[in-house]
Amino acid sequence: MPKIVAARVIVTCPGRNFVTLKIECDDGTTGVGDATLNGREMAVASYLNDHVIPCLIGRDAHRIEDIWQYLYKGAYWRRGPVTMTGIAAVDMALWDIKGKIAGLPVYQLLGGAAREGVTVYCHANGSSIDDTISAALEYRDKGYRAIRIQCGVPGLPTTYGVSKDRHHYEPADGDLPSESVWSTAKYMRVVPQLFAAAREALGWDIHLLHDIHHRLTPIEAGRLGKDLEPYRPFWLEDATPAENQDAFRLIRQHTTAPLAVGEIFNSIWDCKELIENQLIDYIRATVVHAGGLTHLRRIAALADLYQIRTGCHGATDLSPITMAAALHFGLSVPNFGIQEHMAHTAETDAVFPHAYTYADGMMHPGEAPGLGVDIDEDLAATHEYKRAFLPVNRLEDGTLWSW
Ligand code: GCO
Ligand code: MG
Repeated sequence: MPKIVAARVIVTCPGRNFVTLKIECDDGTTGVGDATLNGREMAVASYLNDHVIPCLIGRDAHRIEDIWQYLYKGAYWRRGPVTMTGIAAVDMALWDIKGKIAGLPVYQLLGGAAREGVTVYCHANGSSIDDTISAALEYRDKGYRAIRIQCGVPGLPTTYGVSKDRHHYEPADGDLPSESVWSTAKYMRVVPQLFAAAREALGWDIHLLHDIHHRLTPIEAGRLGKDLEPYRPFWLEDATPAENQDAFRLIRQHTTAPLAVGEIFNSIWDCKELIENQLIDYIRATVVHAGGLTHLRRIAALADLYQIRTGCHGATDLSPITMAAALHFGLSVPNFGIQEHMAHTAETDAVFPHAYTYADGMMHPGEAPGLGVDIDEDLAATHEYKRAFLPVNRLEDGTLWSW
């Protein structure tokens, strides 16, 4: 058996913060897992260092399921983003180790390729509708078949999803949380115009996606869905906060626009009601925040019973290790829908050398044994952690709102 002899947490900031777990076995095999929780990085680092790593030493690295159950049930305190991100990091590293020892890429261990590649969607954004459309046209020319479109809202100084640097959106931009301002009425007016312009410029063969980022009430989301239906959106994401899963019933009663939810979910219990009642079409839970490949497979299996497909979160705060794991998962899972892809900066890519590739709107995890991604620890050590918070959001009268 490959016995775990050491594990360490590596915190690095090649332009943005990442937390990585590296596990070492007595035969010299190592595995890596992503443990990044944007804006709360050090909480997971401490969870791993203080409460998880001591329990891993001496265990058989092949016993992925048993270690998962040990960390989940054994903590007594179940679920939550910090715990589940910590467990995810261990789980990814163990799948990486198993693949390396087997001499197989992880997707082969998950059942093999169920498709030729993993269709991804990219992000087109701009401060105006025209800027967003010109970004979308650039992406279309690079082969993307699915594009998320976001634009600035006239009358609001900043808008979620719209960056200064078009290609690398990094919302965690402040040493303390920055504050943005929100107006539902102003937003609801501009989005249908954006979709109309996008259909006119891009035609009907490109999938168009949009992220509402938890800002509408259910009935407002129903209204927006109705307004966008003529433009056939691929999905509307996070239409309303999902703590109250039943709220999606109201949205469903008013629109046939497909709904995607789940990037902030961390367990199957967060999505159970949404899935069992077929209140959504795509589940966005992801490897790093939902307990690793072991738990995400369980969520996908439940979703498959209800014809709900995967649409995993893949913003830049999910490290290249998560991207690799997501691609192995996406290539092999039966009910794959789409995978989000926001390219990392060259600085980040240099710290995390990887085998995955992009071509013609699709990504592929590559054939390297394990996850096919590593961390260059010497380079990582040159990028010191820098505290960074996600913004908070207020209505124009100062009321705190969902960001
Ligand atoms: C997305 C997400 C991101 C999140 C970010 C928070 O759909 O990609 O909503 O933009 O805001 O990942 O850390
Ligand atoms: Mg989102």
